[in-house]
Amino acid sequence: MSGICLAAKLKHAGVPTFTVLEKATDVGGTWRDNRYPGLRCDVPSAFYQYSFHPNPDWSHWLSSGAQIHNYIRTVVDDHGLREHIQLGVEVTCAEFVNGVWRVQDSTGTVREADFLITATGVLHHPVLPDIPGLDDFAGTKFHSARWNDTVSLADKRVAVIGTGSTGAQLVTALAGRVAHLDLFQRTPQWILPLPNWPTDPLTKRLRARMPWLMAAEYALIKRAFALFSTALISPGWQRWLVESLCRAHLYAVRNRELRRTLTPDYQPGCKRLVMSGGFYRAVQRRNVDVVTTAIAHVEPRGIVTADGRLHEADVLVFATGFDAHAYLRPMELIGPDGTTLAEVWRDGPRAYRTIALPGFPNFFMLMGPHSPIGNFSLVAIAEAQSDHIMKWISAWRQGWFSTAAPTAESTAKYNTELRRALPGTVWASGCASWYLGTDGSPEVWPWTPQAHARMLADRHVEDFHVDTEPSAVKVATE
Ligand code: N01
Repeated sequence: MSGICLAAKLKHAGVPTFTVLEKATDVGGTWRDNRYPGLRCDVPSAFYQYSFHPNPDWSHWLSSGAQIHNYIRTVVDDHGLREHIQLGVEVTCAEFVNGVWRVQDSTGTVREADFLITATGVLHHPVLPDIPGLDDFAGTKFHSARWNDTVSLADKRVAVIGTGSTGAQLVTALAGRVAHLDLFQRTPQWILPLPNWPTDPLTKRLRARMPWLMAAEYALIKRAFALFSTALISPGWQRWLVESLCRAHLYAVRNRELRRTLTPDYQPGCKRLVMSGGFYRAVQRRNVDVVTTAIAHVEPRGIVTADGRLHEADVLVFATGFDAHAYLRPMELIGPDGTTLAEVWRDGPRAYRTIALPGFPNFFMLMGPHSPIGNFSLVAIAEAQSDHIMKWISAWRQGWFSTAAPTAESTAKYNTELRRALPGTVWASGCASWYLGTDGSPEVWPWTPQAHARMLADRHVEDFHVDTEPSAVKVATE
C-alpha cells in the first residue's frame, strides 16, 4: 500500500527512472497476504484510500480485504505503475557504495539507485505460537495470514487461537458456517462497536459526479479519527467516551459468566482496540465456546488445556499476530562506513522522525519505527511520509545536494522527546501488546496524527548532514 503510494507520487512528479521491487507475485502487501473469511478494514473506506485516487464504488462503509486489494491493483494500472514494478524480486541486502545504493536480490543480481526507500510494512511476518505437540496435530493447521483455501470449513470443528482484530473478525465470520468453534482466549479484548452498512447506489452516483463530496467525506472522517487518536495518547473525555462505549457494548453479552470472561482488566486501547459489531453475537452462538484455560499442548485429535481437557478439532487457525518489530528484516542494510542496520538497531528499531536513519544517506522508510499506527488510516500516514520523501527527491533533482542523512544528534534529540511522551500514552498503561518493543516501551507515535503530518511538512535540513558535491552532474545526465 505505501510503496504504491510513493510510486504514484514519483510518477506524477515526472521522475523517469524508478523501480519498485516486490518479492511476491502480486502487489497489495497485507491486503494480498490476508484473505481470511471476514477480513475487512476497520477504518472507513472513504478515508482508507489514497486522497489522489478517490473511489466512488466502495461497496460498504468498511470494505472487505479483497476489495481493497483490487483497489490497489486498479491504482497501479490507472497511474501507469506496472512498468515500474518488478515482481518476484526479493531484496536481501543494500549497501551504499561510492554515492549510490547497490541493491542485491536473492538471485545475486545488483541494481544501483541514488535513493533507497523501503515500504516493507509493519505486520508482515506471521508469528506461530510455541505450543508443544503442534506438529503432531492430525488435522489441518495454518496462520490467519496464510489462509488455506483448499479446506472446506463447513461441518468442521474449528479451533481459533487468538482474540485480536483478526481473531474477532474470523470468529464473527466463521461461527455460523462451521459445526463447532472453540475460541482460545488468553487475554480478553475491548471491542468498540463499529457498524457496517452497504453503500447505496445513489451515494455511489453522487460520489462519482461530485468529487468534492468524496474530499469532504475524507476530511470529515480524518478529523473524527484524529479526535479518536487523542483518546490513546492522553487521558481526557475522549478516552472516557471510548471506555464507556466499550463497557456498554459488553452488555450485548447476556450471560453474566461469559461477559465476565470477555471483560479485560486493562484500559481500552492499551492493546490495539478491536472494532466489531458482530463478535459478541458470534460468541453467544450455541456452537461456539470461549476457552480461557491455558493451552497445555496439542495432540493429534486437538488441543489439550491445563485442566487436562481435550478440545477436539479438525482445523487449527492461528490468529496469533505478527512480529511487528522485524522492520525490513531479514534484509540487511550497510551504510558507507560499513555500519549495518543490525548493529544500529541492536536495541530496537529507532529512526529520525519515523522516516530516516543517521549514517544511511539517501535512505528513507515508509511506516518506519514509531509511525502513527494506532487505529488511524495507514494510507494517510503513507501519503504524509511519501510527500516528505518527494520533497527530498525533488531537491536532489534540482541539484541542491547529492547525499543527505539525518545527524546522530538530531536523531537522538527526537528520540529523547519521543521517549518522554510515551509513558503518558494508553499503550504504556499496563498490558502486553505488539505495540511494545523488547524494552517494554511502546514503539508507536505518542502524539496526534496531525502532529506527525506537521512534522513532515518541512525537510528540517538543519538536522541533516548534506553533501552538495556531485549532484549537478547526475541531474544534467538524467
Ligand atoms: O494479532 P494480535 P492480530 N497462546 O497480535 C494471541 C491489524 N489488523 O492478527 O493478547 C494463546 O493483535 C494473543 O493473546 P494475548 C491490527 O493493527 C487490522 O489479531 O497476547 N494465544 C492475541 O489475542 C491488529 O492489531 C485489521 O494474550 C496467543 C492474538 O493471539 C494487528 O493487525 C484486521 C498465543 C494476537 O493478536 C494484529 O492483529 C486484522 C499463544 N501462544 C488485523 N500467541 C483491520 O481491520 C498469541 N496469542 C484494519
